[in-house]
Amino acid sequence: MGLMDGKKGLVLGVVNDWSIAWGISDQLHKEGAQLGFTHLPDKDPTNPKMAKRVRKAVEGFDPKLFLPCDVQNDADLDAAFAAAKETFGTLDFVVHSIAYAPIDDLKGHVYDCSRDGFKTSMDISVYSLMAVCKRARELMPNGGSILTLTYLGGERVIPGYNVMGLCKAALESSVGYLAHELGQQKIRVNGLSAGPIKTLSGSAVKDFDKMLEMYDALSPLRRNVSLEEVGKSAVYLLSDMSTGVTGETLHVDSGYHAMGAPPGDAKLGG
Ligand code: 0WD
Repeated sequence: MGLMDGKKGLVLGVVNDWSIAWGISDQLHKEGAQLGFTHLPDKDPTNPKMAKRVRKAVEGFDPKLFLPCDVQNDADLDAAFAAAKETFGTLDFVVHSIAYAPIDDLKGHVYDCSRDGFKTSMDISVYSLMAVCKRARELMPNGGSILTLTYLGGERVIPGYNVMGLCKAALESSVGYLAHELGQQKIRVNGLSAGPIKTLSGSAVKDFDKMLEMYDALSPLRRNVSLEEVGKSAVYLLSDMSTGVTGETLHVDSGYHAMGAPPGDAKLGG
């Protein structure tokens, strides 16, 4: 008996087997969930590198659905949820594990962020959750659970996280509003705030290795979290183990978020 037996869901945001969405899918699959996947469309359809890469990454999860979906494109989103309806009938959960900021805007100062870069970052990293909820609710007549991924840089200043911190603040705010709006339909909306994990997107963040060192040195557990740990906590939020939880941001970060000053054994400036 798995925690997700009989449950059907859509996962947005697998790129490879380092992706947080992959770690979540791995645990969902082990718990018996039926999964569908969307991936970022290839720029050149005659050379479908991304489709091949993602398909290889998820083939072990017995995907019931696999299709491209650029979350900046309403027609793509409509097509993905129409395909989910055709394949699954109804959905029990959706995993939204997507974020993007143009590299120059991400690496530069917040005050230097371009207007277009800001719009793109907010569109892909925040608006997409709203757009997903709009479509998912129509496929969740019996309720469901929607999960997005966030980071502490939305609550506190994390040097290097820059414009993505602004996006995560807006994303976490939207989790509350969406939870409020969808609660009467028994649809829960939560965020999982993961500690740093080396992924393709993670490596775009300036000083990412320093962030990993900080968690080893300063968090209550004095270590970083694993993809497996993030995946297992996601299963909690997506399963009936958490039916009373919505509008929540769950930190899976070795307790780092709770600290207000470095512990006595921390080696600073070394
Ligand atoms: O340390 C980390 N890696 C953390 C990540 C700590 C805490 C939170 N997160 C969050 C990220 O901000 C993001 O919301 O987790 C989520 C997933 O991130 P990830 O697993 O670290 O990154 P990755 O494996 O790269 O997946 C994110 C994917 C994109 O990756 P690339 O590398 O191609 O930018 O989001 C997808 C894309 O596949 N994506 C899109 N999907 C559809 N339409 C779009 C788009 N327009 N843009 C990006």
